[in-house]
Amino acid sequence: MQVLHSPSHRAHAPAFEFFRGERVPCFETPQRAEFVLQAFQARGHDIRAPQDDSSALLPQVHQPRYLAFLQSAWTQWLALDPSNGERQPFPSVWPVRSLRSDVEPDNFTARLGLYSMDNGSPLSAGTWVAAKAGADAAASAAGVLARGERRVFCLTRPPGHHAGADFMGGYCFINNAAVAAQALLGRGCQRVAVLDVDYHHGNGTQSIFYERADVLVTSLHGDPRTEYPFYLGHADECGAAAGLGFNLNLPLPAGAPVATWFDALETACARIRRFAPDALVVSLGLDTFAGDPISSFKLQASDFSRLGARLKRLQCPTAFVLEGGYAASELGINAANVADGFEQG
Ligand code: Q9C
Ligand code: ZN
Repeated sequence: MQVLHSPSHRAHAPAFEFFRGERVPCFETPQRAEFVLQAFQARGHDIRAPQDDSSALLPQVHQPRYLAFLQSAWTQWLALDPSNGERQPFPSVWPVRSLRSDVEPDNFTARLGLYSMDNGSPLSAGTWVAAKAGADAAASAAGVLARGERRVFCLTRPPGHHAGADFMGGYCFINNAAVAAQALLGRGCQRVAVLDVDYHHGNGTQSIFYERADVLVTSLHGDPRTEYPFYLGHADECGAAAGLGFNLNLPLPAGAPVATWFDALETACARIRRFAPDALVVSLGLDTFAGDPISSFKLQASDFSRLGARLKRLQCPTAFVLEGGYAASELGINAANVADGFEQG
């Protein structure tokens, strides 16, 4: 299938994150995408550069002041102290509950906290360039489907589904799946379904479309009572206002067996079928893999082929968007198995 990929992803390469109180090497690395690219090349897929610019779509998904901050964040960080080029900024204060988020502080770290849900989304010099290239791939995917292709794969990083309208989080900066869905609506689709199969609930995607009936958001994920992102993703979140009934969460206990996961996939597929979408966006996290270092589902490489084959049976033009998955050396096989399962299924 057509695989949209830009080498610009490499520009996002922070050195470390915090894990259990320690500085550790980042889990979300450039190497992840390189492994996926190698696997797609080895299996003869059609790797192409994104053709469309997402600039006009981004303000339809994200708040303009958040985009302005993200685009200039590294420059602002360097302006504080030229030696900051050797350091990474992290937020340390957040406008929770009674605090105000309408006034943008002048202080850089305070602004970083305003636009972050956690301290787990490290920035680097090229974060904007990489994230923008990912959004361009998502926008381009809509174009590929609009021109009549039945499937397309966005081989992008950093991931996107934790990023909300005005915040980064969980290694995510721009919500690529939301950009793809919005781009599809702009290219004549009346209804778009999102299926998020990343281990972690896609809180950003859910919140962006929560009050809308034109985008159905469905998600299978680790129960937020124990799993990141903790504060969203429960089964009783069904959408609101015009969007009531157009959000479906299927949280599963950490350690859930593979059969339970595929049963939940059937439930999501039944809801998608009833919605009768014009296109499907799959937030394809591969951190459901048994060997993932930060997640606790048990899918094997062959289960990703089964996933691809099942999604083909929805008979819907489908854009896959890469999200998480941190067993880097197995990521390529698992991603290509989804793609090949879809093509052959
Ligand atoms: N600070 C995605 O899979 N943090 N994001 C892990 C280390 C949360 C995962 C703990 C994991 C976010 C796109
Ligand atoms: Zn994840």
